[in-house]
Amino acid sequence: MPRSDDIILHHYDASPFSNKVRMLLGLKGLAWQSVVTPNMMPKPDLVSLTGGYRRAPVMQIGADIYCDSQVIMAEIERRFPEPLADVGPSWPINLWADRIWFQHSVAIIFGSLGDKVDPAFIEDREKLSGRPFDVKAMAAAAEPAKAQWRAQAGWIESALTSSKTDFLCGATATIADLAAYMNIWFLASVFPDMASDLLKGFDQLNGWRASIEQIGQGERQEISGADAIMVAAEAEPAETTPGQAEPEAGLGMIGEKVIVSADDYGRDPIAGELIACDHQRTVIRRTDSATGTVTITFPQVGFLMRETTKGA
Ligand SMILES: N[C@@H](CCC(=O)N[C@@H](CS)C(=O)NCC(=O)O)C(=O)O
Repeated sequence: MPRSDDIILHHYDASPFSNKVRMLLGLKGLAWQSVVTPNMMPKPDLVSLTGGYRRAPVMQIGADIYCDSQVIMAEIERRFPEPLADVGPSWPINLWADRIWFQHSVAIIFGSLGDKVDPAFIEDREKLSGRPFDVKAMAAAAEPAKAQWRAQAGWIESALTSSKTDFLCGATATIADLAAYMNIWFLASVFPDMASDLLKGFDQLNGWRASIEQIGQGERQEISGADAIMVAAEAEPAETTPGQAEPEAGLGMIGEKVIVSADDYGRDPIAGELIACDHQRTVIRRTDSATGTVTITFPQVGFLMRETTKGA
């Protein structure tokens, strides 16, 4: 049975955002517990821990839950600062790689898979995004997306060339490197030859890629979703208790009932009591019959919060 201070990652192998976090665990040389979730709904164990958040990855430590790779990586960095991974413009690079470059990776992969995409997956992703998952449109967009994708890979090449460093923010790998690498890993995991073609001639990048691939994923041990729920039920939340953190002006009132949701896709509302809020994170507390009381932490960037009394 895992302990209440073990890192539990709810994820699945093919998930690029999860892979980014697995690599940070590798960079830090950490041991962690793995709960493999389905890659589409239903995910009953996960949503009982998160109050409705369904995306991968989610990190759990005891009764503290962290949603979204951005805040998961920040929390890993806070708890395990060695070796330092939050260096230079790591967070803006992470957001660019997650949102802009990633959309081109998606267009290339699903456009190239075309008819091979499972209809159940298409239906799930339409619900996730609230938009048609139009494989034909993606197929038409796949070729132009390749040029977009290679141009962005070219930024890594030029950054490494001009800085004359082995990694994007200096001599060692940081969150910026793992974030940028996520798109290369994702494309190469489905179409390895295409990824190599699109990276042709980028000698600095290809050397950087080879170094990153040495990092590994730490020490992984499998547990079940039921085990993870048991850990939460038996633990007390360690995250900020009410009144310990003052919210930034306009960001919300401690003790209010609030709803938090992602601002891009998978906008399922997560309801709870606001217990902490600053310019980087929002922490709510909620109680579920299976998990007991847990805290759930979201990054400020990429999530919206509203008081439930203020409509909808
Ligand atoms: N901004 C989120 C994005 C996470 C995300 O989109 N994850 C994908 C898998 S890589 C997902 O959850 N897709 C829907 C699903 O798997 O149910 C993060 O950084 O964690």
